[in-house]
Amino acid sequence: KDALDKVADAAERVADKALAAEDPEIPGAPAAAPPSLAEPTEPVDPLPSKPDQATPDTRTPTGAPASEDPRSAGQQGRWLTTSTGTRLRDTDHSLKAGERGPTLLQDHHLREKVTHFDHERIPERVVHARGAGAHGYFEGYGTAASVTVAGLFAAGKRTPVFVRFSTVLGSRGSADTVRDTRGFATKFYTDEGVWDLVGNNMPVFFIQDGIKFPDIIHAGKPHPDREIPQAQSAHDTFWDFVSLHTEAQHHALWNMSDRGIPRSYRMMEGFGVHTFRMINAAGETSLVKFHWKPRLGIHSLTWEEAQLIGGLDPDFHRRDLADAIETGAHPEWELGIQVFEDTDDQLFEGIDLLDPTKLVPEEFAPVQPIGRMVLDRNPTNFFAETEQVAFHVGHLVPGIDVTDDPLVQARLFSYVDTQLTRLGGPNFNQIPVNRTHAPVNDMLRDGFHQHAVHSGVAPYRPNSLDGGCPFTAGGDLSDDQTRAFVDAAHNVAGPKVRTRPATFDDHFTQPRLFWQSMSPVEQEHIIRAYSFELGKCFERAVKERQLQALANIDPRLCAEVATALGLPAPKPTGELAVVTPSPALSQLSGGPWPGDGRVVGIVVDPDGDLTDVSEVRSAILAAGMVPLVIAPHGGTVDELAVQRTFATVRSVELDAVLLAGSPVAAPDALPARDAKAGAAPTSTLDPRVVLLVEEAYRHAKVIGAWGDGVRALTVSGVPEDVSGVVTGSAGIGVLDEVLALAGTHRAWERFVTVG
Ligand code: HDE
Repeated sequence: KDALDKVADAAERVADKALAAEDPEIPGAPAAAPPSLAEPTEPVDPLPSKPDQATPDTRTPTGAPASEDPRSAGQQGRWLTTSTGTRLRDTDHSLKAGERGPTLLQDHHLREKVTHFDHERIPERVVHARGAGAHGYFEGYGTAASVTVAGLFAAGKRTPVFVRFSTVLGSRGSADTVRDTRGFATKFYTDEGVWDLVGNNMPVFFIQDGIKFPDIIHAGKPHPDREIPQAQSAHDTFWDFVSLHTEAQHHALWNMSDRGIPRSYRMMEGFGVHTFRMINAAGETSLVKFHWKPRLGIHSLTWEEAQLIGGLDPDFHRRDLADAIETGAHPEWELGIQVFEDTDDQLFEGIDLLDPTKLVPEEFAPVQPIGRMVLDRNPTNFFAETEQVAFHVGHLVPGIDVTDDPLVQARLFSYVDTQLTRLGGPNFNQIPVNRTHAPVNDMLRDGFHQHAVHSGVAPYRPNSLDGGCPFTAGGDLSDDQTRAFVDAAHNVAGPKVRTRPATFDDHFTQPRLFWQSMSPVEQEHIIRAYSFELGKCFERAVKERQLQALANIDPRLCAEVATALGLPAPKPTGELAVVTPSPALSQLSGGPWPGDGRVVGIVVDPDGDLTDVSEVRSAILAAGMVPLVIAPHGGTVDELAVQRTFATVRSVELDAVLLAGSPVAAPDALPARDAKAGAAPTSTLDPRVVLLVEEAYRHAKVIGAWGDGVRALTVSGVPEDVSGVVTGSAGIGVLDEVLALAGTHRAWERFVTVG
């Protein structure tokens, strides 16, 4: 009986709710949707693509351009269909036995919809899971002909590219601005096949032999028990490994430098890391190292900025790249090569060119420009393009070959292997973003997700049934009509051994070279980075061992970090190498740099003088930068559109700050902590503006102020007569100076004095 009563009660409650829903007088009844939110009933034109998003490249699996593929267009055309094109009259209600009855197994539409959804995710990349991509083109200078026959380097020749930038350690949804190496992978769709240059933003790697890759990655990834920390190296297992495995010290030092926290993907150098081998028309070989040099210079965040942005805008780098391309500030790099004679020992000035933990200073082997790359189009669909792009160091074209570097040798295996799991089978090169633009005539057949409908009966060689086709091409590299890929005929000999050559033994000279090439500010940042990372470790033995490695790099570096950790500084275990610094390794060398796509915040006071603001905004746009008007509230201020409010802005998203007024605090607009209960509005500066100015000052950003804006500086405690702070009476005059100073990225002198 109890059970029956409970059912009756429940039924009554449901009936009451239903009544409430019908009668708007009854509290809890849902209000009718306002008319403007009503669903459209007639088709309207789809939203236009953004200017930089052309239709995705649709090519057939054999590489020939396809006519329009209707499946590539989303949410266009009138009728909703199943995946097999049957029109649907309802996609909001499942097929049930009675209005409130159970769902029927018969509901094929429900099952198709939900099953497809259930399988929308693919495994993320085991490394480099977090990334952002863009399309563009590469243009050759014609200067590489003496070393390589590769056609893409011919003068004026344009080759389409797709680039993916990434972090290494974090998961797909991790923050962009973590301290880590950045991937810089470029797919060139050349006439002679796809060439992938799968590099990083640092020229050296943690390990000398690919067999150690699982070890370094297991050490860097989150701890296996709690799966923390996410996307960072500041933990015991990472430092345990690199302190035991001292060949990792050079790369670890690069990570601790400002290179580990780039300001933007657009402002990073790229490196092929390994030495490659090029072959010219006469069949002569040279050894080369690839360098990408950004037109905007190499710039970084400060560690505090990187940490704040990780919370405030985890997509900072992804957004920056897409915004820059969309607004026409197209990122650009010059590709250069260092060229070395292909000697029997493959050494250069005592540096083993097969050792990927070593770089060759540019002062010894200049980087010779061979072309430039421009990124001018955002992907149309992240999954289809950026997620499914599959790079491989073995995607090579005639004239470019690999060397015996034991790291690249292992990579040649790994990149195809990983796609089998990640992309679900061996036909990943048929996915649109991976398709070559050269004609394909392979004899690879069948397999999961085969998109080609191959004709013919004889996919084997030799055959007579398909006329003997296809034939192999000629090995005459000078004939660009018939040439094929040629493996460089390089002599190898020796017993089968599992050993390391003596030329790979020195692990400390090059880290010392890097350290000594840094400016004082960069050295200071490195000291703080080690202090932070090792400060996050718990095991004393790990910290002590890493301090020993630092002592072998530089005693001052070691002493400063040891002080921060509260541990004694050990002595070097041997003689310290005498090195000649390489100024090219410092990010502060060169400049001033163009400011394309840099973000300039303009703080305005709605009750103050706004005369110059419009003009200043236009001048910032004209300089190729992005002005953001920052006001206490959204909407407009005196017809100026407001892009950020004091609640949504934080200094870290700005490259420079302009103060056009001194907006006072409105207590009701402040968080409870900052507002004094019942206090009348005061004439003090809004504390969020104070925070903005203080932070921008601490991060050595250029700050400009005019008119009443100068008061905002003073109230925030910023002196007027220091480097990188500009004041004046007119907005444009101040802006001109600010833009000129912003070309050096930061007012570097301020770091030393601020400490
Ligand atoms: Fe990678 N690496 N890697 N790597 N790597 C991958 O390939 C691997 C190495 C690099 O945006 C994976 O498709 C091994 C050096 C970039 O899609 C995987 C070894 C350098 C990307 C893989 C290395 C790189 C990857 C994961 C040591 C700089 C991202 C998913 C032998 C020169 C590419 C994938 C993208 C991605 C293996 C070492 C750069 C598992 C085994 C050195 C930029 O195949």
